[in-house]
Amino acid sequence: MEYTTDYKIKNFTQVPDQDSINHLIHKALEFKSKPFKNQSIGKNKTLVLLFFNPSLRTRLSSQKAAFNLGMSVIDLNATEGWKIEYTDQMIMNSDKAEHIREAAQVISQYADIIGIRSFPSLTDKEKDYSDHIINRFIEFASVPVISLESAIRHPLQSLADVITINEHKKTHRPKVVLSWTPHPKPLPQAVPNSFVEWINLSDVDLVITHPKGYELAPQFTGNTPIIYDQESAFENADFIYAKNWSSFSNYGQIISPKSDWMITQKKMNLTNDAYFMHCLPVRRNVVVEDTVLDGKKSLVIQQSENRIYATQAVLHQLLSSANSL
Ligand code: SN0
Repeated sequence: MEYTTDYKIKNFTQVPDQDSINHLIHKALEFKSKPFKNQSIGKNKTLVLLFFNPSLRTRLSSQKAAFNLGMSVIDLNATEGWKIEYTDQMIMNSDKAEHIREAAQVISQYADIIGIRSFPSLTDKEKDYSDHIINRFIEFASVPVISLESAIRHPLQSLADVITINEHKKTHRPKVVLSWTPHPKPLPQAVPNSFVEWINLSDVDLVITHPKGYELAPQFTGNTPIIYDQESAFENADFIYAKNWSSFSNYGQIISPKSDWMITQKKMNLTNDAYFMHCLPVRRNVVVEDTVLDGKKSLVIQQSENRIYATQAVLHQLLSSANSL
């Protein structure tokens, strides 16, 4: 979270500090038990959602969270509008009709909060990891911006995941394993990057397991233990968080398909009767076997429910910060 000088929240694009995480979890759980307890704060306020990529959960849970707070929502599938130029001093004679400088200011006239989803190119590592699209929106918008998954982070997903782990943990410090899984398409590193960023500030033991060559960006993993043998990583795990991502070092590539890294019931049997987690959408019988996904330890639907309350807590925080500025 980014703060103004007097510690009011300005934008929500990455993990805040530990106190703020605890505060958000607490707030989200309050909203979960009483979703409509604060319906006046969003009166006459508008949330504008811009999706440059597909979305089901993020789109609907953000709308639901806003409605619960009495806000109105404008949801724009931004894949169909003008293409935006993000670079300065360009001669704009290509396919991009609109510059970010006007676009962000214009949208700010219609919105009290702007949410943006924009996936990485997976071709230009430096540009993707500068998170330039969301950062340029922040630069020129005059209202708070929230990330609905940027090139390198998905903070609303991670907040929901941390809430879900808190609700289901049976020990004070559970073992959480983030496991790479196979996938037919090269996918962003945003979900695992954020997951590591948030979990490392939580009371859990995190282990990452993936085939060699799929190391995440060191700025996210820090000193987190990496185990290249999936089965030994699973031993004593309380939560298995499955996700595919493309290679960071061989940027955006599927370096080897590794179909034997699928999560199976046999592998889950090596754990401490662990819960199975995934952010969805998930490719059945590629990422995870039906038996695990449909089994009683699967938390994927609970995670998607918590997306509402995670977002509601963040929107509430932004609205209260704006009111007290
Ligand atoms: C996205 C990702 O970042 O991995 C969004 C996850 C919340 N996932 C996909 O794009 C999956 C697409 C597919 O074809 O399975």
